Formats: sequence, C-alpha cells, structure tokens
Amino acid sequence: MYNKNILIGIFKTNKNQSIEYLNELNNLLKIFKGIVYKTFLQRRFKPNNLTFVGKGYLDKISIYVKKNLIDTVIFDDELSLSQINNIEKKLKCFISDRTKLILDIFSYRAKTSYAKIQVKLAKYQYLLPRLKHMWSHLERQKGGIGLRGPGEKEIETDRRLIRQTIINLKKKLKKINNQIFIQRKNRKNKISLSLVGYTNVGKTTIINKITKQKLFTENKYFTTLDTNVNKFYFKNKKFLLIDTIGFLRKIPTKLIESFKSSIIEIQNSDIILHIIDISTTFILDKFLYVTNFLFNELNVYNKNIIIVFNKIDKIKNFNKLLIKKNFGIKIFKNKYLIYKNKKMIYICISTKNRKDILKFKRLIYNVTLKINK
Ligand SMILES: Nc1nc2c(ncn2[C@@H]2O[C@H](COP(=O)(O)OP(=O)(O)OP(=O)(O)O)[C@@H](O)[C@H]2O)c(=O)[nH]1
Ligand SMILES: [Mg+2]
Repeated sequence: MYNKNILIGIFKTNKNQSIEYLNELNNLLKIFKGIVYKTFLQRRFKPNNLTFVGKGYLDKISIYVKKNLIDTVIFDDELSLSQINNIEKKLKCFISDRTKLILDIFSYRAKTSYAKIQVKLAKYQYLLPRLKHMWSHLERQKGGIGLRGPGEKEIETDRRLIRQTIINLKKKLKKINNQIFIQRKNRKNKISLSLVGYTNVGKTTIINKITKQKLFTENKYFTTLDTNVNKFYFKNKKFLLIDTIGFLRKIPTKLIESFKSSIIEIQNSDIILHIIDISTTFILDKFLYVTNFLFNELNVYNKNIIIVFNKIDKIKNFNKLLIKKNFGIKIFKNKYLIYKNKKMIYICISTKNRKDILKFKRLIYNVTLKINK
C-alpha cells in the first residue's frame, strides 16, 4: 500500500491548478516514502458518476496498472462508495483518495493520545458511510470465494457499533478538552498568539526560533498534529505562542474540525499570526483558503491578525508581483519590513535571519501593548 502509486485527477478549465493539486498528493506521499510512477489528468466537465474518470480513460489506466504492478491508485477528489467499488473491480488494487490518504498520514503521524483520539474519530466518521465497501474489501482480502456478501443486518450491526464508538470518542475528547479548558483559564492573563497557516509554511520553525526550542520540523506536510503552547518573554512581558495543525486544500472541513483543540485555541487567542510561505506557488489560493476557514467556520472577526510572509530568503519573483497586486505592498529581498495598512499588519521574515526574529518579537510586543493583560 502506497509503495508504487499512480495519481489521478480531472480538470474543467484550470489545468495548472489540477497539476498543483497532484503535486500536493505527491508531497503527501513522501511521508510514506511512496513513489509516484505516473499521473493521469483527464479534462472533464464533471466526474463520471460510476468511475470518476471516463470509461475509456479507466481502461487506459488499467493497462498501465497491470503492466507496472502498481499497488495503489490515488484519486485527487473524494470518491463515492459506488465509484470506489467500480474502480476497484476494474483496477484490482488499493484505491485511495485525497481524504483517505490524509487520514492514513494522520494515523501515522499522531504521537500523543490526544492526537490519536482525534484521528480515530475522523477515521470512523469517514468510514461510516463507506462501511459496505470496507466489508466487501475485507472479504476479497481473505480470498472470500464462495462467501456470501454481508447482509444488511451485519452491516447495520457494524454501523451501530461505529456510531457508538464515535460517541465514546467524542466523550473522551470532551473530557480532555475540559482539562485543557482549565489549563487555558490559568493562562488567561497572558497574551496568546496562535500560528495559523497552510501546512509546511514554517509555523513550528518560527516558534522554535522565537522560543529557542527544538520542536520537530520537517520539509513535509502535516508535521505538527498536536496543538502546543510555548512561552517566551520580551521586555519582561510573557507571551504564549500556540502551534496548530496546518491546512491543505480540498479536504473536508469536517476532517479539520476533528482537530477541535487547534480550533479552540485559535478562537481563544488574542492575536492570530497567519503565516504564508512566499517561496511556493498558488500562495493567494492558499491564503484565501485559510482566511475563508478563519472567518466562515471560526468566526474570528474581532481578532487582530498579523500576516507573516515567511521564507523571504527564498521568495519567487512572481510572488513579489502577486503580493504587490493583491496586498498593495512591496516586498524586497533581504530587507526587513513591516507594512501597516488600515486593517492588517504585514511582516516579512526569514527564520534563518536572527534580526528578523528579533524584529518580529518587537512587532508582537508593540501590537499587544494595547491589549490589557
Ligand atoms: N528557506 C527557508 N525555509 C524555512 C523557513 N522557515 C521554515 N523553513 C523550512 O520549511 C519547512 C517546514 O517548516 P515547519 O516549521 O515544519 O512548517 P509547519 O508550518 O510547522 O508545517 P506543518 O506542521 O506540517 O503544518 C522546514 O524544512 C523548515 O526548515 C525560512 O524562513 N526559509
Ligand atoms: Mg509544524
């Protein structure tokens, strides 16, 4: 599973964006050291109800799968139950999609019991509507020739069991969340800042540089799953920096919602630091995706937000133009700047530059002067 992979996507008009999404899948697979043999991208107005891609296109994929002994085929969009069944019958290998792959990565990455419970909950919620498929899949693995398929009765029993497990997991989470609530209450007279952003933008690295810690960072997606609180002092004032799980486009917000601890911390913090990696592509899409979640799902309208353009040491020229056009500010390489427009505060930094980190601390201090804590 996830050793020899092919990736499959479709696009209506914006081919480049679909290529970018497939690149993200490729990056995700690096966590499992999986190799991508080929990507298939079909132009379609909408997904085929039965087979996601067209029937003829699936034939083409099937030939490739057999010839190259591919073990996993990953679709960039969430597949329906009947699509999984039909595709699996044709390709006879493990079928995954963006959500399933991310869930498998979360399971692999979760270290603390809190993260493990959150991942389990997300997994069961994903599994519930797909139970029928999981049954027949298991049967096939057991070589279930001659076995009769599971009856509705068995599936219903399992559904009930899973629903009960979901209730139990939610109860467990509530208990831990209550403990966290008490810890949070103890922090109530300290200024807290949550670092929010797309995955791999450098949130944890920034915390490490500011607080002189050695939290685990890596050039891969979803390195941090646990929300954690880290303190630092500046001019005798104590600040708390909160690391949160990163975002990735095209995953159901339900999945992110399983990580309630991140969400609660974001909602409770005094300031949001929205981190953007300006060395990558599609930064505006990613920025809008995160912003949309902050405002539409978390309702954080009355919070101070500082936009942090990180990795200025690796800025791409096209991003300079894009930032000027969309944010109305000019970015210069190797030059530290704070931009203030009416609503938002922007800062450009590189975590490799000590001076940037110092000036970032100063900015945090200045912005929080008005907050009476
Ligand atoms: N060139 C450059 N690389 C950086 C900078 N800041 C962070 N990185 C690198 O970016 C990669 C991702 O950093 P992390 O701190 O793990 O990113 P994150 O946002 O916490 O990622 P997730 O926890 O996966 O959401 C690491 O390889 C860092 O070394 C920077 O200013 N410049
Ligand atoms: Mg991190």
